[in-house]
Amino acid sequence: MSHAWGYGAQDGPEMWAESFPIANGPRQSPIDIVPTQAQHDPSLKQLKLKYDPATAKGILNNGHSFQVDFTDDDNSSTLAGGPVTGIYRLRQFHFHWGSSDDKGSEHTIAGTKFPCELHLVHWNTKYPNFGEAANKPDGLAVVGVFLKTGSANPRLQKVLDALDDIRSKGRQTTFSNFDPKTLLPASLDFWTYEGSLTTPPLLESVTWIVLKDPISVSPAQMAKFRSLLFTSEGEAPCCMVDNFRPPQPLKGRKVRASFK
Ligand code: B30
Ligand code: ZN
Repeated sequence: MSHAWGYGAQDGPEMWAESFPIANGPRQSPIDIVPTQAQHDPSLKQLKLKYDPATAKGILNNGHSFQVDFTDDDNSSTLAGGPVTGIYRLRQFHFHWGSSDDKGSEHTIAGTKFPCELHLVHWNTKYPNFGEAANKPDGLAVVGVFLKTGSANPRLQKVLDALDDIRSKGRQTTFSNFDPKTLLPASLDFWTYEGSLTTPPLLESVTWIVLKDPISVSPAQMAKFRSLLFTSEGEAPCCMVDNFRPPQPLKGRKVRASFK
């Protein structure tokens, strides 16, 4: 589908409130996470992520990122525990990144930006489907994972190799037999807070679970992200970079930590 919004000067984050007034709402994402301001909450449960590689379905350039989609008609791939009650099903994962390594993540840690951020998007099975869940206060749970440049990450390679086939907006191809758990760091220590989608429609429906530890990505792998296009075939090519929203006001919200 096509979007009236983007990340440029004329249609970027500073303009979104004109069409989506919730952009100035009370629980917008991302935020700057200040570890010294977060409160350790011993009542937070261990995060339980159960993913079946057979539920991976396809990969799509949606014109603002690329996403790997999963079949979500049963509880084969789920998130439970952590800050949430009940079972949330994996719908898709996608990334946000910069034009250079000094920016690209949506969340920041005491002002520190990472070159890329992975989002694993899940919906609450107390609702009948993703669309119904997406506008409920407890409808979605997104796990955020930072990427930092260093050694090449072999676990990313299958995803990155698929990008050659979805260079332009609207392109998609099959993507099967992939376990997103392989993308996660060894520790599942996290911060959590109540927030929103970071793109229009910016719905205030997301329990954010941001992992403390980053995963690695090489400079050559980051270059592959940046070779995608915002544009469709036949349009003047425009590289997909800087597809992140900057941190939003905390407005009195509390950030909790699962760890000391
Ligand atoms: S995020 O994780 O907060 N960045 C959506 C899901 C997660 C995030 C942001 C948005 C989402 O589901 N948006 C609506 C569905 N999209 C599908 C898509 O991603 O292609 C349609 C749309 O926005 O209108 Cu573009
Ligand atoms: Zn995202």
